[in-house]
Amino acid sequence: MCDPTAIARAILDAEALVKAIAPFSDTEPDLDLDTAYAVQRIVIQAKLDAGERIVGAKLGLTSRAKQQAMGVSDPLYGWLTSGMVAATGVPLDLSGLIHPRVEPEIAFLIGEELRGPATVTSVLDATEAVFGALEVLDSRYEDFRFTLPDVVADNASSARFVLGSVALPPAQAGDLRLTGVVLRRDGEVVATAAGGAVMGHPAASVAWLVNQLAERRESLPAGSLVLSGGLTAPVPLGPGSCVSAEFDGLGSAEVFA
Ligand code: OOG
Ligand code: MG
Repeated sequence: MCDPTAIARAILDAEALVKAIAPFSDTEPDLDLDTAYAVQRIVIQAKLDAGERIVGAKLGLTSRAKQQAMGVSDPLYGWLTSGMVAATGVPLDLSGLIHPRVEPEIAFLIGEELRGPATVTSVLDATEAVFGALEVLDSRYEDFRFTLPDVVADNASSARFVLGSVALPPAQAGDLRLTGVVLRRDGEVVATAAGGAVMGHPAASVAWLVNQLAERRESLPAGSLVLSGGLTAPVPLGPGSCVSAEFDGLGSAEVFA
């Protein structure tokens, strides 16, 4: 079934039914990246047709920690929609999620439209504010088992996200390569990292996105919020658990269920 519409429908049904499916690569080993991004666009369009808005973009598999955890060694991008914004300070509703996992990220609020070719410097110049963030992933595939085209088609496992308590212009945020993060589950430290874990500099990941979009003659609009990619391996979020991340200079973020 290398028909992008049929693949998109299966992914949307898995999300709606809260029931994981086998990765398409099991039966369609030839599914290529271009087709996978075409599927992703159909999935996003269905969300827009249902009344959601695009609020930004996300990068995935931009750190070695994430690449090793998922067994996929190339980055990818996806889109964040209004339905993914999780409320802070209240328990996350797990009922619509299959097997959520949480990971700490550095987020960028882009103040001016970004066109390729982009660099760390041009991204920082166009950035209005940076935040600490937690992304809640939920692969629509069984056991988070996927190839790069599978996970591209599934909009990079996007599900929910929360921003941390502090927003700073990049000039006041210090050297983001050195921004430390401590990830805790139920109070216990489960991972630590620094911003440089993502492509040497988290803004390099945003630049990579902008350069990918440029190949399609697209730009990243002003007002986009961009999650630059998990800094550590993700941790599962079950009922009664709490995952928090403290970011040096950027406050903390928390999700609990
Ligand atoms: C794919 C999404 C990756 C990240 O930050 O690395 C991602 C996954 O791990 O399920 O969001
Ligand atoms: Mg992520």
